[in-house]
Amino acid sequence: MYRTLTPVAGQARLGNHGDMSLAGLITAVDHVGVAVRDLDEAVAFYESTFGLRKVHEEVNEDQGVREAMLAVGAGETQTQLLAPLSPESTIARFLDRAGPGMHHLAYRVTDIQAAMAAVRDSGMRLLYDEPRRGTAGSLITFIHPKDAGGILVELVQPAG
Ligand code: KFV
Ligand code: CO
Repeated sequence: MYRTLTPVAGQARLGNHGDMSLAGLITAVDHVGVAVRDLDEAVAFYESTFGLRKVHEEVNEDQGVREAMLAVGAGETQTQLLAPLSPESTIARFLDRAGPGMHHLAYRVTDIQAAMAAVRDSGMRLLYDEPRRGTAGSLITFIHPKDAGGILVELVQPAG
């Protein structure tokens, strides 16, 4: 088996032991966020086309969205459909600019405060200083797309 003992690899392996690496804190792709104009239409499309199953729906005023979570397979990873609540919503701006489509990639983390410290240490910009409330009582923040390879990256610590 290939093994490397470079300092970078060594640092990554220490991710759970107090250094500032994201390694070990990200455990899964939690969901992929998709911007849509009409939530009910989009849910029907994803259910009938891909066989996904709606498992949750809520309005998040803070984020300016009405959203639905659809289980993919057993539901370890989900597709999140996001419709704007108002023309000022970030999703409305995205739809105006790019039309419906993939909006963000959400990584599940075990400890959002530790993950935020690691992001700060890496020099990437966090959009919020403190975690905000996400789907179903989760805690979320975002990394600016310009610092994350052109993708808006969400970090999510599930409730409980
Ligand atoms: N993906 C990739 N690039 C993006 C992007 C995106 N989603 N949104 C904006 N950009 C690019 C944009 O094309 C532009 O590039 C640059 O980033 C600055 O955009 O080369 P360019 O043209 O300069 P802005 O600042 O003009 O765009 P704006 O829409 O005003 O703000 C972007 C951003 C990322 C700061 C804003 O969307 C934001 O604050 N997002 C975080 C909140 C969010 O997206 N909420 C909706 C999801 S809520 C959710 O997922 C929940 C509740 N949950 O639990 O999972
Ligand atoms: Co999301």
